[in-house]
Amino acid sequence: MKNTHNEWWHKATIYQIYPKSFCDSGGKGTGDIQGIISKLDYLHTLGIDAIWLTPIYCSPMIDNGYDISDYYNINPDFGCMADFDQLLLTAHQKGIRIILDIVVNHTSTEHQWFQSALADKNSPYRDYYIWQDPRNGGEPNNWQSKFGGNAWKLDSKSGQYYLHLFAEQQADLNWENPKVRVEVENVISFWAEKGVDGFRLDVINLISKQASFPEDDTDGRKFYTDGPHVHQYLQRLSESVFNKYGSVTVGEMSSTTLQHCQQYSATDSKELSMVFNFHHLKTDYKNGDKWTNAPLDLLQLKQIFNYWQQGMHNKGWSALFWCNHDQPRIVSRFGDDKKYRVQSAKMLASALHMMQGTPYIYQGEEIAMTNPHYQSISQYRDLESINMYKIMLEEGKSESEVLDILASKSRDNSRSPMQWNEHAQAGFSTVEPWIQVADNYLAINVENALLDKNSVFYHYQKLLKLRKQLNVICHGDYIDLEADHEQLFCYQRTTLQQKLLCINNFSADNVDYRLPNDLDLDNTKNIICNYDWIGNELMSKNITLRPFESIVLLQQC
Ligand code: TEU
Repeated sequence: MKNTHNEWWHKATIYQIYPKSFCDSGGKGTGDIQGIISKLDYLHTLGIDAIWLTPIYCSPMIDNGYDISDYYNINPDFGCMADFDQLLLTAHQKGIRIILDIVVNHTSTEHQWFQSALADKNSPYRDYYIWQDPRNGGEPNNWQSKFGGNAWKLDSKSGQYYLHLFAEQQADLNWENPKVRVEVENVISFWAEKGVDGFRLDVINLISKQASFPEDDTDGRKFYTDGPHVHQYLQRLSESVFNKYGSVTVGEMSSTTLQHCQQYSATDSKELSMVFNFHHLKTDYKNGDKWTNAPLDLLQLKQIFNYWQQGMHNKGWSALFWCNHDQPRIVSRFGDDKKYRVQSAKMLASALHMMQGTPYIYQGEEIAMTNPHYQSISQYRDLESINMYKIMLEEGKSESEVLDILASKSRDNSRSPMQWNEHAQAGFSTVEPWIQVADNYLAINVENALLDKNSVFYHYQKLLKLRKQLNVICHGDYIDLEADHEQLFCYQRTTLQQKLLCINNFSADNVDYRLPNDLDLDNTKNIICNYDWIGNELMSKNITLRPFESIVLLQQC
């Protein structure tokens, strides 16, 4: 789909649903499609334009649907095809588009292609996957799985190894094989033909591997990230499917670069509409290692946003996000999930939503849901968390240290059930859910948020409206105003007609700030903030920001 100046998704906000944890309509303890349908009015009230649904296809659910065993059918845990058709229709009637998750870097090892490849070395499906002979009597190389351990698994029957960059039940597809590329086109066309509006492409920048499979001095990622043919494969998909159906597309880009992202989402749109990257969410990693507890490095966070906002301006298009189903809750992470939960959640929302790109809201973020603060390994469900628990203990960390790290870094932090109301199980289900509800649901839930006109929910609602109203949010350029400030994150967006200043206190202190000299106070309004302000008037250039305070000033030029 072309990135010309007026694409619908330039002023849109997309809401991510993780169906297993969203709403259970059937007393099973897991969410489902009918549950989603029952909440469409709520999402409509929030003001979102589209829903991204994480995978709903048939799957053994080793990785909650990112291990697909049949791309053409709905996982019975979530419902059936008629439920999906009803969702599509009802959402469309309410003006909400549906974006499906496409996982084509790998399939489940239960997929019939892989089963056939395993059963017979001469099967036409053998070459759908990546097989290598042993080297020096062991794994073909030292590449690491993203979930821990070596990325190769021996098939003892054939004596060969297959590659799995994720779990061993997720075998990487061989994109060098043209038949695989045609299968992928067929899968996506099938859903586009049904009327699905777009696709989120899971780890799509990992599909093209360096064919010689060399040893690495680290984990191997440089040999498959943004690999040799990835742009060519995406151009082909775009020509044959996305442009044909007018699909919006967002690629999940793991450990990528600005230059590649400019090309993936270039304004001439030969590849994708927009891209996710994760660099800003590695600013609380010690030495680049996720499995550590380190405070946010605000200077680094600002540098990264500055680099990407300026680098993508007029070149590509970014997906903006703090949260998703793989990330801890942002209010617990970069905010304060206790005393200043409401203020810091609103501040974080404004800080992100005033940037250029398409914002994504992950279910529960709009009511400032927190990490669930699980305390025992028995509360975790995520395979990555359970693997890392074992690995960290083997490395010699104490159990309490490991549990502390999981409580802040585990993917399950975002997967606890959506908190709808103060009934048992937070209104998510009538029975015990597959993963425990956070115990703060009596205070933090949708019903309360809707009743409180000062809630985080209404702050998000207002941000979504502002994006639609103000061109400067969509098109303005970006300058970081206080790159070296240890507590404030202030940036300015400018077009010929408007100037927007987004000023955010990332600390629990009062912080003095002097507004820029060239700001014309008489023509400036405070358009959204998270503390009471008397009117919209700014009386002086010297202001004091309260803990986690955020203000957004708009000057008409
Ligand atoms: O995630 C890709 C990815 O690399 C991560 O964000 C991953 O969770 C992280 O590296 C683990 O530390 C995508 C999906 O979003 C994720 O849920 C899947 O598990 C993964 O791909 C495999 O399909």
